[in-house]
Amino acid sequence: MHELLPNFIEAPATAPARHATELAAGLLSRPARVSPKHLYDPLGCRLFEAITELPEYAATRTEAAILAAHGDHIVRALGTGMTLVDLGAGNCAKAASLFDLLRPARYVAVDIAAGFIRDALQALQLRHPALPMTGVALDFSQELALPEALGGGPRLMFYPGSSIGNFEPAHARRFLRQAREQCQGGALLIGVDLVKPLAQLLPAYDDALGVTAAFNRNLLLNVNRQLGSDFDPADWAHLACFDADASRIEMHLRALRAVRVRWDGQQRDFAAGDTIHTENSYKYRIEQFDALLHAAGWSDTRCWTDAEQGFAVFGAKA
Ligand code: AVJ
Repeated sequence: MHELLPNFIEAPATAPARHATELAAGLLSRPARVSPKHLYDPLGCRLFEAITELPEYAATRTEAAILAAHGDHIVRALGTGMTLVDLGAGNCAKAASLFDLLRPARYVAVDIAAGFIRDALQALQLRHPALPMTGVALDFSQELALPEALGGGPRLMFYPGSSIGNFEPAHARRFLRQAREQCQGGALLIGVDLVKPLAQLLPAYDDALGVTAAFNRNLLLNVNRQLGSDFDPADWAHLACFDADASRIEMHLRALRAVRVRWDGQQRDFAAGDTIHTENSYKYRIEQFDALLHAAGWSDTRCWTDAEQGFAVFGAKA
């Protein structure tokens, strides 16, 4: 019997020891910081899905509307039949909604959340039995190094949702360059959140229901699990602000009282008001991001946006 199980590659670089060393170093630095990748444990993935449904968080909806409205132009610009490499696939829903349009030869879902994509991919394979699928559990926050065993042919590198906004611009350029080097002569389709008035930007990261606050504070529970630390989320408040010079939203956790955190023979004392920096979310202007794509070696760039120019989808060729 033919079993519809997508094959799965667990990249060795996701080793827990490396996470622990990196986490400890971040917690001991001043001010303390934790990489936003630690927001995405199973509960964090679900909280992020909830964020995308908030009235204040328009990015995901706007991106979907742009992709739906300009699908014809996008295929004409990029072509069909490539391997669709979904970077940060999550629940795989965005990429799956493009299968009809892009008619990929193969689907590769890449995400740091191994269990999450394993489940999503198995469900998706049943709905698309003829499309070869591969799951790759990979932390590409430092380096994009796709495993060798993904097969030949041009790849469409798909990086939606403005996840590129988590990288410092110089790091974003390096990442985009690595994506180009690994696309085997293919193309790029990427979503980017644009600069907009503060009155829209801030509530998207500090919503009335407190879902983003829960998403941010849940990082501490994940850190406890990874590091064996004893954070109590009740000691920490969610903080979101916009740094206009850097053009980025920042998320922090702020200690509500003096807190001592211990792990593995180490400790860090926080005074009331001390912060842990958990995320940057850069907002771009269209010309700025276009220039970044060219600086990373991409050409034939195209951009599709919504009427308010709140979000942009860029296409480019290798
Ligand atoms: C998934 C990185 C694009 O920056 O908007 C949402 C994550 N953080 N709310 C973003 C996030 C707080 C999101 N990205």
